Amino acid sequence: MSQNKSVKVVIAGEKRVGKSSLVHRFIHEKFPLKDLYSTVGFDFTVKSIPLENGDIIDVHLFDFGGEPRFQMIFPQYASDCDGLILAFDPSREQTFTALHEWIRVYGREKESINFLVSTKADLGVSISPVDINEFRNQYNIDEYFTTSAITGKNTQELLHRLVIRILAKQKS
Ligand SMILES: Nc1nc2c(ncn2[C@@H]2O[C@H](COP(=O)(O)OP(=O)(O)OP(=O)(O)O)[C@@H](O)[C@H]2O)c(=O)[nH]1
Ligand SMILES: [Mg+2]
Repeated sequence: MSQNKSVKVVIAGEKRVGKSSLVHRFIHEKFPLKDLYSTVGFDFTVKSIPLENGDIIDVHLFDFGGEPRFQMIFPQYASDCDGLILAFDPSREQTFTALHEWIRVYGREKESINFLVSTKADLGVSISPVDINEFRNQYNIDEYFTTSAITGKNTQELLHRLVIRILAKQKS
C-alpha cells in the first residue's frame, strides 16, 4: 500500500495572536466554538490535503505556544521543518515587532518556505505595507497572507499554497 507523502510545518508567533484558531480552521474548517486555552509547549495535528494531480499530502502541523519560555524549545522542534508560518495580530502591533525575535531564534529561514501571516482580518486593522515589505525582504519571506479564522478568509488557500511551495522546492 502506498503511503501519503508528508511535510512538516511549524507555526509561531506571540501569545493570543490566533495561531491555534488558525489551525482549528485548517483542520475543522470552522472557528472554535469556545475560546481555546493558551497552548502549552506545542500542539501537534495532521491535515491531509488532496492535490489536483491526485496525490494526498499529510501536513504535520506543530503549533507553538506564544509565551516567551516556549522559544527555548522552538528551535529544537523546528529544526527539520519544511515550512514556517509566522503569525501576528495587526490589532497589537508589538506582536508583529516580536517576530524579529521568533525568526532569530528559529535561525533557518534560508532552508524552509516561510509565510508571514496577519490574523484577525475581520477586525479591519492592518500593518503598513512598507513595514510588511521590509520584513519580507529582511527575512526571506516567500509569501504574505491576511487571514481570519472567524470568516475563514485565506485559511485553506494559505495551507494549500504552502504545501505547493514546499513540494516545488523539494523538486528543484
Ligand atoms: N476577531 C478575531 N479573533 C480571533 C481570531 N482568531 C483567534 N481569535 C481570538 O484570539 C484569541 C487567541 O486565539 P488563539 O488561537 O488561542 O491564539 P494563540 O496564538 O494560539 O495563543 P497561544 O496559544 O497563547 O500562543 C482568542 O480569544 C480567539 O478567539 C480571528 O480570526 N478574529
Ligand atoms: Mg495556541
